Amino acid sequence: MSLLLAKLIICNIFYSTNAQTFRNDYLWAESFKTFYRLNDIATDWGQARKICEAEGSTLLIPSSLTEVENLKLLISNMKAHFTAIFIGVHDQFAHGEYVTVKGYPIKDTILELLWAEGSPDNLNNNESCVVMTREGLLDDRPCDDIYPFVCKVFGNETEYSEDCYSFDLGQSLEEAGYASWSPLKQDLTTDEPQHCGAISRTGFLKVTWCDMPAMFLCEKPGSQTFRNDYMWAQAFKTFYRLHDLATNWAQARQICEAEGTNLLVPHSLEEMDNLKLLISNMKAHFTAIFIGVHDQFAHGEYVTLQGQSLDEAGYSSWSPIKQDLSTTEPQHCGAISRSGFLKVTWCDMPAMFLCEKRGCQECTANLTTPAPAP
Ligand SMILES: [Ca+2]
Repeated sequence: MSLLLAKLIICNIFYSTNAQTFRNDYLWAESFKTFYRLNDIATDWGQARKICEAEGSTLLIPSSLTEVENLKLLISNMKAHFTAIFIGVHDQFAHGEYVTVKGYPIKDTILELLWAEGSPDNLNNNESCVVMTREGLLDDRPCDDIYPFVCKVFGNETEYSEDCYSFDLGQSLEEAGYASWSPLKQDLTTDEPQHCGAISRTGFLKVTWCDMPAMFLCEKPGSQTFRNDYMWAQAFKTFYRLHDLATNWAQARQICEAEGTNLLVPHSLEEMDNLKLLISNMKAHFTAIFIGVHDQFAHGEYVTLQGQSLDEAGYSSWSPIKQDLSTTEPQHCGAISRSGFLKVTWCDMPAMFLCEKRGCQECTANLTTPAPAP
């Protein structure tokens, strides 16, 4: 492809616009409702991650194969001697278990389809960060290698959706997400006096007489049905489970994930006050409960599994018996004490742990659904 043609296509797909506002050094891709920035100044993986976060975006996590095709065009702009860019995927928590910087495993996502042949190979047992080549393929490379990188943020990602935290009322069927009427289409205008909704044996919507007896289905609003070994706290719209079988931090994280949840990240003082009740169930000889906080990217710099700083997450009260974070090597995992304060501890020392499922977890899927530009 000629350089001019490539540039034309890039301008077509990625352009600056007022339709969505964000930093003007980012390019807006209307088809993906996403802002991107190619950082042509190469750096190591940890620094790349931090730069994106400081800019209010995330080290690139490709969402679809179509997006990867377009990203190949974007990165064709980087200087000729660069062969790849860092992306927001790594296996620094557990070897061979690749997760995004948002804490989600890449297993069963499109990212798994993108490994280059023979990758990941963890060459010299020193490759825990992932790059994407100019061809759009993934390879594992050392985290302290130097590559350019792409930061990405969805156009609507900075908006906090109140809707996610309340149960839908008075939505249209389209808004609710299911509007498949029976193929034997009822003429809705002539079905007077049928005014009540039903589903047919084959799972389609139909209207029927409100007075005609029928079986019916109940549901509990707010997706509050989950594993019954979890406890629902309405005030925080969250399910919690205190695991009283002690294990190391990496395994604790995996156990939560296997249960469809995450290692807990406290978000407020009020939430911690509530959690203290749960913690009081901790076996007497334990002094800490693992949570989803660590400094494995940069020593002394504690972040959540989702990549937020503690201040961003909303709870950063360290134990008054202050640990000197610069001398706590080799303690790299976050925990809470019996009194509800944050502390650091050894990742390998077995501890009890808390898993959580935020009531709005389903809503993260919505974040990737493009919203109409304002
Ligand atoms: Ca490799």
